[in-house]
Amino acid sequence: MATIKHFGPFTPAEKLIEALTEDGCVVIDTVLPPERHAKLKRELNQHLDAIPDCQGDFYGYATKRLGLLFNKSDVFQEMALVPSILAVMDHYLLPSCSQYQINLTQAISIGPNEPRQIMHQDDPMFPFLHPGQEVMLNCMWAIDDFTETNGSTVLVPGSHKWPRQESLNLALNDLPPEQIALGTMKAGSVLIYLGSLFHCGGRNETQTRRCGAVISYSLGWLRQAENAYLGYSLEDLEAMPDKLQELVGYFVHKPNLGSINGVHPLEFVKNPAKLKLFTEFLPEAVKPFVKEFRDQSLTKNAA
Ligand SMILES: O=C(O)CCC(=O)C(=O)O
Ligand SMILES: [Fe+2]
Repeated sequence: MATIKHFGPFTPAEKLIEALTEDGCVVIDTVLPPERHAKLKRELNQHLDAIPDCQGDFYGYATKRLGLLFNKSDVFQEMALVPSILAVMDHYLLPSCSQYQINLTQAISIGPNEPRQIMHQDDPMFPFLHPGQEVMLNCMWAIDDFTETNGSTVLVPGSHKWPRQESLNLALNDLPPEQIALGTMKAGSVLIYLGSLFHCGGRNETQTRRCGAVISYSLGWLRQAENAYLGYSLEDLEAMPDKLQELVGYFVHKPNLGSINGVHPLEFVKNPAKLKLFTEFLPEAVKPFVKEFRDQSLTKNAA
């Protein structure tokens, strides 16, 4: 079997990036302190216990999925903001956007006897070819231990370097064992994998569930997989740290994308009735050129 590199919780981002660039995936062990993990599990289970299994050949029939995790537990909010994970996102996403965002949050609880999912990449949800540019990355947090037999994520290290091809190629489900790795890890650990990496949920051969929670990040000018504007109330939003309010979608991608009537969306949503100036949101690098042109135009007109 292929292997995935594991690092400790205080590993500098550069090391994680090195492993991700080489393999397309990496595990950071036991990031969540035990008491935060216990709180998260308790709060998440209240919701998971109340929902039925999914119905879908991709999502599974013995698997529960639950989104909008940031209003289920404040621990999810902390998980989304881990500094070394954000530094990894800075590295892969900031070269191609002024700000990145949360693409989705999803708890995935794979039940007994769920077969292996079809091998796939996650980024074809953005249907354009983008060789060499990652558009999204996933963080799969282990809520339960991910073991050899309970449905740990199956990954194909190095497959992010393959030429872009049909994402759902049935032949990829029969790769030789030496090309396949299992994302085994202890509860509270996180597996990071690139959106271009082939992977799938594993077969759960045990009699207990395997719960993981995905927090994924994408370029800030793409549509988000999870519609956070409809999903989170203003109250939910105000319970999030400022940085997370932006990450869930309340930001302006410069220039001007996502503003509303010339206003920043956070300002708009928190005080919609107030009359506000129609302002512009320009990249810092662009501002001097626009100003210089305007100053010249004014001078010419005055002459
Ligand atoms: O549950 C897992 O380990 C992975 C699931 C997955 O890749 C997906 O649903 O897109
Ligand atoms: Fe996936």
